[in-house]
Amino acid sequence: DGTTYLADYTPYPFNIDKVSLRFRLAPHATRVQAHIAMTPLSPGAALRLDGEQLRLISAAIDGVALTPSDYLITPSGMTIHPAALPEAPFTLETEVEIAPEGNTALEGLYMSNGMYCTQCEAEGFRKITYYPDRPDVMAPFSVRIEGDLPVLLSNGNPVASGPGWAEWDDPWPKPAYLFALVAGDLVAHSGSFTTASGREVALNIFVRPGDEDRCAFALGALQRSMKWDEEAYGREYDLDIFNIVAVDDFNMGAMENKGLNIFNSKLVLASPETATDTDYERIEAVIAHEYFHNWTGNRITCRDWFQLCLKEGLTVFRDQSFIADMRLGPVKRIEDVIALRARQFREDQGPLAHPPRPDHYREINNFYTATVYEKGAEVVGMLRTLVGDEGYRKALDLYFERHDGQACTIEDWIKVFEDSSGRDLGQFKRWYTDAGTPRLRVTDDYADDTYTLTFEQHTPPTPGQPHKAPRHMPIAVGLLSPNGNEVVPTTVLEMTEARQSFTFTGLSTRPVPSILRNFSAPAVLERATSAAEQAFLLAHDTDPFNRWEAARSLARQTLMDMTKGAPPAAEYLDAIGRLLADDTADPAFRALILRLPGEDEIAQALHASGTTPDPEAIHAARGALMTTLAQRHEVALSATYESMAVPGAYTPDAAPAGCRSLRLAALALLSQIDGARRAEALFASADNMTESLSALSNLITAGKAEGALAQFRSRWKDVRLVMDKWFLVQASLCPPKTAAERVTTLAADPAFEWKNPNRFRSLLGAFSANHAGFHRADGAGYRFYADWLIRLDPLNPQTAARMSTAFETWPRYDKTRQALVRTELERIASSDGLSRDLSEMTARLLG
Ligand code: HT7
Ligand code: ZN
Repeated sequence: DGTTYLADYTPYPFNIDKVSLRFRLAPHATRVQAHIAMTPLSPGAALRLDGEQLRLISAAIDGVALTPSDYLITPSGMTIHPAALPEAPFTLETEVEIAPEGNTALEGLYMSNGMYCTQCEAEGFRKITYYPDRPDVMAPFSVRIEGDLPVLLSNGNPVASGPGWAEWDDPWPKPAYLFALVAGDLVAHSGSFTTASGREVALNIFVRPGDEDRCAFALGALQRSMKWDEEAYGREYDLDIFNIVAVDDFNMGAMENKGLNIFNSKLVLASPETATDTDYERIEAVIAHEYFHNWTGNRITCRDWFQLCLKEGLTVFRDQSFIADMRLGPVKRIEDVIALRARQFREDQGPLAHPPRPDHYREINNFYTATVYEKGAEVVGMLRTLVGDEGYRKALDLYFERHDGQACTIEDWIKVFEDSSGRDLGQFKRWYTDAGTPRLRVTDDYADDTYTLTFEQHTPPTPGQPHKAPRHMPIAVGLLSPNGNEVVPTTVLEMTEARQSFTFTGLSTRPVPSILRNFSAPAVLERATSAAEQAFLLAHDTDPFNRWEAARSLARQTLMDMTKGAPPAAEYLDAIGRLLADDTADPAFRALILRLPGEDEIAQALHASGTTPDPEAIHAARGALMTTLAQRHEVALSATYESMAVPGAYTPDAAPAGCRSLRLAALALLSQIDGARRAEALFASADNMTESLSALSNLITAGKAEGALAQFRSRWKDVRLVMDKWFLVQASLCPPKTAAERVTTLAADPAFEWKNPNRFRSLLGAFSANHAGFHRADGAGYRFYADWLIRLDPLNPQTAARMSTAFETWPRYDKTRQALVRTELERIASSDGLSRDLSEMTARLLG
């Protein structure tokens, strides 16, 4: 049925010794010649090559042309019969023709604004030439590009070039998914980096002419990443040149091709006027992420795509650690956990739940998920917690030493930790193989100066995994005395049983526990606590994460109660007052506390507690709590808004960004009660996109944005990335009752270039985040969304499939909404010519 199973893995029966490619570029008829030197490893094996949408011109072995009886061509590849193959090493030569101009799927070789570029992960290389397109086949590549364009780039080091041609050589064996080619009319923003051993590396960021003045931040981020990887992991860069290219049409964020990273332009281009603080932080993280892949992904790659989290989980963990070091560590951790809960916990609770290492798939592109990436990173973080910082560095040193140049598995990874620490991690491995978020129920007892914490873990069933064995879970705990002093500092408890107790002796009073400090395991903590105890932890906990967590739990519970008609909890309102007055707390941290949980998070919490979420009631409760907070703390909020104004020229550094974040969190509350007066003034005066966009957002929420939206549009109509924001804020923040009509109007706007993935996401993705608008009771939101998925799928199945995850929460809602979503999913599933990508997703969503 087209399903690939982990259990079916077999090694490739040929070694690829060397690949030489020649490209003669033309939009509708690019010719690709491949010389592939191979050694048979298993006598008598047929030579199976992947290949899709290729027109074969010729094929020869050791210079002798093959005849059609020597091979079989199907829509998925070419098989050369064993009888046509020598037993000794040989060279296969092929020539194919491809049409990059018509490639709207943005996989393989395609065109974006007249520029040629490639995207080969996961299985795009097979759309370029016949080849064993699997990550465990690694080979050195050299490439010759011929084309009438000023910049011609490929992987590795430049060898030679002249007008209309260039040659590149990549000495490091790599899988085909890391191949890249770029050709276009581009300009470079350049710099350099001197490695720890004194080698000079040329750095270039290639962009379209006119964009070169928005590259300085990305270049600095790259230099900081290179330095950090040397210091934190002992990893040096290994080529003479590192190129980054920004592309407008791109399915995801960026791609770590060896020596030639290709980026979505939104993750490269930044200036104070066009990018927000969040954009800057994201750019720094993604530049780092792709650079870090050079060792965790490229030098050591994955044996097969089931092992994807081996490179992605580890590399996300590395980029998170990097940003934590560059900025405020605790604030970064809180941001990461907010994102984890919003995307990964949500995924784990629905029909798309899967383990970080799945064991089957139909379309691997559908497994670039929050579970593989973000939960994969949490699992690496737990390993570090279990073996300690030094043990972690020892394990990573061994990983690089033992596996450099190899294509590895999760088993190899775990073995490295076992061998370097002497620990048995057999049970820990369940984090990789089991889906679902464990629930951790906690009870406590105090008697005779002894405090006992009892934990019970249980992981709900997920598709294909009805029963789960207990996991090995690091639970970081601290204890506070009732006067607020810490009596037991952070201690890591290792839970391995379904139910397990831990005791603390010598305590003269009953302590208040602070559990799962720094979110030491990705679990849902279930503990009956009072609002007073949460307020106590918010005031006294020494663990910043759990201080924030206490505030978040209070806010979440308050909002859940408000959806059922309760008034806001006094403890929460008072705690926010104390926080606003606390100048010792970092502004970025205070901003995180001031921002309420989103509507989807409230829906997730209601569902987990056994209540069917009502989107309108959630929207109303959240608005009402914002108004109450603003009324109650108007003076303090107003003072915060004024005092957090950052004087002088904009910089994206963590400290001023933190002040802006707090200031804008205060503004969001004040705008509920001041008729958006401050937002209007800020919109008129802002000299940076962070404030301008935030002001515009508040004006939209207040229903006073028509003039500002027109002004914003006329100023930014020619800057694509900013126009994406114009669509995004409207789709995500317009009033839910009329959101479906609003996005329908926006979709008809001539500026809605829907074939561009960024623009599509900025309207459709943002609309799905307008919780009450998307889930409108009459199903208009679902219908609009499904219409567009059906329209996008034939052109760009990868993006259509990825965006279908908007429907993954449908089992949470009432029967009427469930039926409406089901109708739309069935309509999508029965569309003519549905892609494999979207058909797998609808089948899984329907369950
Ligand atoms: N390794 C890359 C994942 C990826 C991708 C990137 C861009 C376009 C399509 C893609 N398919 C898979 C990105 C990363 O995780 O670093
Ligand atoms: Zn990655």
